[in-house]
Amino acid sequence: MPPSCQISFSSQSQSHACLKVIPLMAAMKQTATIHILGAGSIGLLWAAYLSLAGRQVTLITRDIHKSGHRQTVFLEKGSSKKQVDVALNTADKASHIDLLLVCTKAFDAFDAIASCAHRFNQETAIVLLQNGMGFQQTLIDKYPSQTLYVGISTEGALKTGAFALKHTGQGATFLGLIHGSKNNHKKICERLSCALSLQYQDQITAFQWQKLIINCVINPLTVYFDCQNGALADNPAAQLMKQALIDECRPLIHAQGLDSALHNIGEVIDDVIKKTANNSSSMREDVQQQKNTEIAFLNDYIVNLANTLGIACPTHQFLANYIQQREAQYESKNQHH
Ligand code: NAD
Ligand code: KPL
Repeated sequence: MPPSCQISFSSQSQSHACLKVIPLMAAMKQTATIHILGAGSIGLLWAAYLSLAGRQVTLITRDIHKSGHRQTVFLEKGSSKKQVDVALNTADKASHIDLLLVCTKAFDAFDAIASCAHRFNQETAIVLLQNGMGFQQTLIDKYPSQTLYVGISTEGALKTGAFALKHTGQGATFLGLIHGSKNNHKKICERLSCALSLQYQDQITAFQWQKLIINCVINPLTVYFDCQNGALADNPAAQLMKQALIDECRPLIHAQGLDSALHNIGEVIDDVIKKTANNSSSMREDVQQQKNTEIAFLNDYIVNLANTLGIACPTHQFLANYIQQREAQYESKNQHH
């Protein structure tokens, strides 16, 4: 376990990768198809950059009408605009999948993976790019013979059309094995290497926890105070709640021997708030658009884990309840319409 871990975020306008890219065998011809499950912001981001790097990419979408077609993905970053051609597929097809990047929201990951599991064999590697925790263990239990990786990502992407996206924040992705054999990790990193920064991490759990705490602080607080990320810095009540959320996590993280995830965590969060100051967090966007949030895999995950250990996390509980109530309000309103 490293003495500390640090996830770096960069501002939306920054144009350089904040972490060194794994030295890639760029010259190596990568012919096998990389399947990307979910054509949302992150799915389109990886599809576009991997295609630009010469990889064969197939996007698995829910849209059966487009299945079997090729599609132009429109990628915008600052003033640069690119168009990339990718193949489309639906989950029900028979062709084998050997590398699957799962780019759905956390609450959709289980069903989405199940829908294409008939295309796996023992060699299939699955990379989970979701925020949050909890669903990974369910997937390990369901697919014990697959190799499972997680990607902890600080990239910022925003879908602007069915196959169009803006790369709003250049970040990095930390890849780590959570189940199965490590034998192929170099090959997986090579296949995923493109202009998006990727770094393999042996001790990924500490990174997962650090990102979890960042999201458990910024996401629900931006909903509660209805503000952009940057406004949390100037709000004394938000700062007090931030500290309480961090302190409540400490015994939980300590119990797992993952103290490195807590190293300078207050400063790390302040830095993310500063660098993503003009962002509206994904949870605030979800609530504003009356969509499902990922709260079950963020503060609610912390609360459930704390309960099993007999630890109290009242601020996480309060925010989890608050977000769930907001969801319930619009869900019941939408059901009546
Ligand atoms: P999104 O809602 O834009 O995309 C998810 C996509 O998955 C949608 O297009 C949805 O239709 C599709 N999907 C769901 N179930 C499916 C199924 N069964 N078959 C095929 N497609 C299916 O979400 P996003 O912003 O791309 O985020 C994805 C994950 O990445 C989330 O966990 C998020 O927290 C995380 N993340 C996002 C960003 C970002 O900048 N957008 C950054 C870091 C991490
Ligand atoms: O990951 C994010 C999110 O919005 O989900 C943060 C880091 C809070 C940036 O907005």
